[in-house]
Amino acid sequence: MRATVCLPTYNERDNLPRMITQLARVLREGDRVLVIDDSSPDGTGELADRLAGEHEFVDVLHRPSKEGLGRAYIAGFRRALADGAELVLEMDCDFSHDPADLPRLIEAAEAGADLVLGSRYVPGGGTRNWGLVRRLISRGGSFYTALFLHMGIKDPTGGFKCFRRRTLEALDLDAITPRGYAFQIETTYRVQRAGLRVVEIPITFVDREVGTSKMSRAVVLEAIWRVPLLRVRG
Ligand SMILES: Nc1nc2c(ncn2[C@@H]2O[C@H](COP(=O)(O)OP(=O)(O)OP(=O)(O)O)[C@@H](O)[C@H]2O)c(=O)[nH]1
Ligand SMILES: [Mg+2]
Repeated sequence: MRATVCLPTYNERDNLPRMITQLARVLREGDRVLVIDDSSPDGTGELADRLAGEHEFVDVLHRPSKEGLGRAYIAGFRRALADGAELVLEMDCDFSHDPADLPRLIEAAEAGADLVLGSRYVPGGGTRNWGLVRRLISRGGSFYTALFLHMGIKDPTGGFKCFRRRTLEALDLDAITPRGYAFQIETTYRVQRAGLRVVEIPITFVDREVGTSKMSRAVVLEAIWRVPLLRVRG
């Protein structure tokens, strides 16, 4: 099944070239990478264009301003579907998600899962180099989500995912409005609600070594009010 890896970037100049090199090693004939750049001030967008000129499998979607991960992904999903992708993946461009794990996500989707989640909290998964505060926020997010949504998902806030085409087609993408962690929770929640099958596979999440995190208090607060709302509104 032809896969497109959606790779959102904001000021990832120092990570992107190495990421493209590593993706080239694991992707198969016909698979593509779609860099979704929100006009990064550090020139990541121009760099992505250059890389697209060098590598046939790379496309770039330029967006005029930074609107958060959720908006960037929705735009990327639409482009990937329009281009005929049969599998659509989400992945960070900061090496927290290991490109070497991609084939396992793809394999699980090809084996029949409608949505595959790279999961830190199933046996075999974990985090590396994360401080206590980040670990607590992440664990707390999983706990909070379980409390309201009863999804049976160990790691609902993760952003290393593989959707089958039909899974994204079953969702009303325009209705998914969160920008941060809540985006990850809401997409998975809606997939389950559509009666589709979500599978978690273990990954090790490594804290970024290069560049700066875009995680903010606003992103956490958004998830705090949106998760209960999801339960109420469905
Ligand atoms: N296009 C786009 N990409 C974004 C935006 N915010 C973050 N990103 C990218 O999304 C990926 C994840 O963002 P990070 O900064 O690592 O944020 P995070 O993973 O939530 O936080 P950390 O766990 O601290 O790394 C990275 O590749 C970012 O460059 C955005 O508003 N637009
Ligand atoms: Mg990150």
